[in-house]
Amino acid sequence: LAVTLAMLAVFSCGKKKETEQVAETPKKPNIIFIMTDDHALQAISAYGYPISQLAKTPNIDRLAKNGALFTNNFCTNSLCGPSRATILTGKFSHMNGFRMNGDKFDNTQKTLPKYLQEAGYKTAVIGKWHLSSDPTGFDHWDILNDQGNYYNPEFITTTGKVVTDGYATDLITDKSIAWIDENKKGDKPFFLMVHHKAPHRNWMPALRHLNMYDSIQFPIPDTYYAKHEGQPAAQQQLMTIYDDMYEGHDLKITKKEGSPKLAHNPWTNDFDRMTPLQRKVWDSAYQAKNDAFHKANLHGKELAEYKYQRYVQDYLATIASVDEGVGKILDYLDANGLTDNTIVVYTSDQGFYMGENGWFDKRFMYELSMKQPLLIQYPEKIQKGKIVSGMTQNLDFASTFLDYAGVQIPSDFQGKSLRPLLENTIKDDNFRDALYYHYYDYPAFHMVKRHYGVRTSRYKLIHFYDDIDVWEMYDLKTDPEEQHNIYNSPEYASIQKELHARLKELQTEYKVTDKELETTPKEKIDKAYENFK
Ligand code: SGN
Ligand code: CA
Repeated sequence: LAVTLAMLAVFSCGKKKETEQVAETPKKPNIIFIMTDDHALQAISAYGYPISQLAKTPNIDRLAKNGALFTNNFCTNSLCGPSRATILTGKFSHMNGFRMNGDKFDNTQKTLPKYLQEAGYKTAVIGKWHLSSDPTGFDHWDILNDQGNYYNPEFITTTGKVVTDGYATDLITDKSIAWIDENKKGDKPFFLMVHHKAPHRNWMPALRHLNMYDSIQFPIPDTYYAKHEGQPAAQQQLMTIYDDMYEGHDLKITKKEGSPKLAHNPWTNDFDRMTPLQRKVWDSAYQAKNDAFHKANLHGKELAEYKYQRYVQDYLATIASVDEGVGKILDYLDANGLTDNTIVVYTSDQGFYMGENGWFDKRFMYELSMKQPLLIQYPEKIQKGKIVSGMTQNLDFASTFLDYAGVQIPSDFQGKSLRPLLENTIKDDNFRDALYYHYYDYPAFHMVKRHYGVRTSRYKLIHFYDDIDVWEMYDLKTDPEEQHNIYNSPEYASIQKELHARLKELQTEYKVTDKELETTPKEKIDKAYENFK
């Protein structure tokens, strides 16, 4: 439209020269998509949760100040690989074929970067990939091997594998800026996916951040000791901080006073790969608190709460380098005159628990796992400080980017462009009335049972299946922490009926068939419980 209007202006006044017409063709925006792994909303200060006020993220917050903060953005399946596959394809897991970690992404399918390449974009992905097959649709890719490591990680490119000295978050930031620097010239817009490993388990901060939160006592969530009555799937998970974290690997607790040897640490490679110098700095940073821990001889509740502090301190310290990296990218854009015409997105592959329900990890359709942070800045189109409360999903990202790139959204995409929300042409409440969710990865780490469900702005209905057949329902207004399962409560009977009907409609609309409800042999489940306990 802008071009047509510009041309009309030329014809009507008849004075402008040919060259000026060309100059008025709007340049397609660059897109920088920054995604972390397991970054909880509770740990981004722009969202205002108590923990984040003690460990601020000033650079990530810049995006909210200069652009939009989404307060109701969700994933479709709260796990790494599935979320990434959904972002690339604009489709639910059952349509893109990547339902759980360990699946292999069909890289012959048409994806967002391929559409953008066709529209004239240069494309790249740097950092965590975790989809098993090689990236396709990217002019450049430089990915972490599998989950990736914090220290001296191995990267894979088209020419092979290279172990690279340094700290993963810093390396990914620096490689990203170097790629932008090479590709900002010329007339092609660029699309860059910056995918951090941080703050994924086992939460290893950069050496410069090792003790940064040691003196802070973080507030313990009210639900830290939740009993989960009426929630059998929640009772049977293996993801509590006090029972399921490994003292060595996760909490960096040592075997005994005076020794740097770690307590239970099944994956020694995370630490063994450090250089002797890195390891020396690391060990000396943890020694004093570990020795104090052994002297204190904690048990029961005291031990459970001590573990919470250790977890949160390290988790937040890994975010410090992410926040610095975001700042470096934003500063680079400012210094090079790229800010106005670049869409910068910050998100995580899903939500995460920071002790709520006693948990770490994600997977559940419950709020803090299903909710995914989302901040978008694009000064040319998005007003500063905008809050978007409409219900959106990672499913919508691909459609949004294509919309901004001037590409027609393919009819098989299942999401919707967020542009009307960002540009105030629709009311938040009118964007979407209900979300569909489906989680499959069972039996697996943390033993969260398979489930699917619907979330509306006020209610949630979930069906746990496989070795269980349990419905749960929550009133998010009266019970935002989802502690009271109201399924079959007489006073909610009519709402329950409506939710069932809406769920069925969504399954039809999104083409979910009974094939998605397959169950697992009991022996396999029993074995997994033994393995992961
Ligand atoms: C690893 C973690 C799990 C985590 C999965 C999936 N264990 O297996 O705690 O749930 O990744 O995470 S670890 O000790 O090896 O880190 S995901 O983000 O990749 O889906
Ligand atoms: Ca993840």
